[in-house]
Amino acid sequence: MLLYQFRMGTNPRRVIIYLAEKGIDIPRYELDYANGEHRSVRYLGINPSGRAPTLVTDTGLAITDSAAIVEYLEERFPDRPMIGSDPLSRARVRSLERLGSDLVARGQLWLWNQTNAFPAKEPAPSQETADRISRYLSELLDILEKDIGGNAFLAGDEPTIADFTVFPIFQTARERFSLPFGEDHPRLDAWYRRFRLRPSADY
Ligand SMILES: N[C@@H](CCC(=O)N[C@@H](CS)C(=O)NCC(=O)O)C(=O)O
Repeated sequence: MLLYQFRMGTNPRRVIIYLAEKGIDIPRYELDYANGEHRSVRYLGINPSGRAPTLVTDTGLAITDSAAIVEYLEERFPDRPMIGSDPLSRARVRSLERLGSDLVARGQLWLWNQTNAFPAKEPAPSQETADRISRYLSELLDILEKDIGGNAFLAGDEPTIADFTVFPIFQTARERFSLPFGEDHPRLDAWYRRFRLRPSADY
């Protein structure tokens, strides 16, 4: 297997953190984002969307979505399950994970407008647009804030793929762009700070 990644990319980090938590080592290929390697003919031949991550399996098939990669790896390596251990806990984790995916999508749109760092995505960033998207983000953060309750992790006492999905957008905003993502949600803020101490969260 070979994982194509951007080490600091929000979606790739869902897989990178999962692998570290799971204790699985997979050969990696670091795409050169600055020089547009993800748009090269060679990479587009592997993943026509030109996005990362991509997992190329031992049989040469390319899995081109971070959630699908994690689910595939969970099926290949079922020990120490990270999607829950019974139908109900899996349903809960997946619900949170999907909410997390929405949060990532909205968070990225916000970052494209809140910063000047993504000219290929948003050539004319607008503070007004960023502010509007920020309200859509808060809607999801409010749900997660209620949901986490007194739990250590988003879905309960143990880390799951829900944490690995949500954590990277916080980390991207806070560490790469020094933006106060989720700081007005005290439980999520505490969750983020706790999770950040885990070795899997290191860049
Ligand atoms: N749904 C996909 C989204 C992948 C994605 O958008 N990756 C970003 C990095 S976080 C990317 O490759 N961006 C480069 C581009 O779109 O040009 C997944 O979760 O894998």
